[in-house]
Amino acid sequence: MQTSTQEGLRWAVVVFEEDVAEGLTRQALASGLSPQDIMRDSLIPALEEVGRLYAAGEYFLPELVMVGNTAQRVMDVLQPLIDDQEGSRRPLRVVIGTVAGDLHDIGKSMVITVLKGAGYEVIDLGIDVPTSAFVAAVRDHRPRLLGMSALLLTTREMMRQVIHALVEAGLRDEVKIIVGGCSVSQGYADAIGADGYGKDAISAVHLARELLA
Ligand code: B1M
Repeated sequence: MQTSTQEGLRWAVVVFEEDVAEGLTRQALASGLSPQDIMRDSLIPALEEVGRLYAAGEYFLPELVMVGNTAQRVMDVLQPLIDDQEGSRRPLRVVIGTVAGDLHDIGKSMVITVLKGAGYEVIDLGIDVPTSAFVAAVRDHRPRLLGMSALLLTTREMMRQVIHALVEAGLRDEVKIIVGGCSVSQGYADAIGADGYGKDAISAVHLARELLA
């Protein structure tokens, strides 16, 4: 029963059946599964499958947006329960944004969905985020992790600028930094002094776990 609900939910996310996905999420919870079970066995595998379909040229942007909306509907049901569980345990805080000059946010939203599902508290600075706003967010919110996304070769340089500004502000050692987006690579992350590079949403969360262990 639980397995078929889990499989159904995976399918519903992949084919962006929002109402079905929300209903199956509630059903899975009612059958005794935890939010983490649902994330691990349904939502994350579904997003991985969608990543494969996109890479294979079977899914395009409209599909990605609809999958994103569906994943959000699932998270809207799970998130309050995850927040309750975290209770007194302070969740690890992550600040994330798309760098200045860059308006791409679909991939960043996927990263945020998976991070939240894994129990992180995420502060989303949005898109086109100026360097000064990243620095202010690290100073004010004291996150354990800062994530930056860039999809343009012209804007990825802002990541280097943010890291430099954090060094200048004496805040670089306060936070681990991960970068991602299709203009970025492991080599680039190393070159600008980031702590890690996330190829996709799932690896970003694995990386966050490793860095914050
Ligand atoms: Co733009 N765009 N775009 N675009 N766009 C690209 C990126 C481009 C590769 C297209 C191309 O030419 N083939 C190209 C960049 C070329 C380059 O610099 N090398 C490009 C360009 C040139 C532009 C404009 C300059 C076009 C123009 O106006 N002449 C312009 C720039 C606007 C700006 O930002 N200032 C522009 C505009 C746009 C739209 C607004 C129309 C739209 C964005 C809508 C939106 O985001 N709300 C758009 C889109 C949709 C794309 C493509 C088609 C798709 C991007 C996307 O959403 N991918 C893209 C081409 C492509 O990738 N095929 C393209 C799906 C998403 C799930 O993947 O974002 O890579 P991605 O995120 C992944 C990983 O990268 C990773 O995890 C995600 C999930 O797996 N990841 C992270 C992302 N961030 C991460 C952060 C992490 C860790 C992992 O840690 C913090």
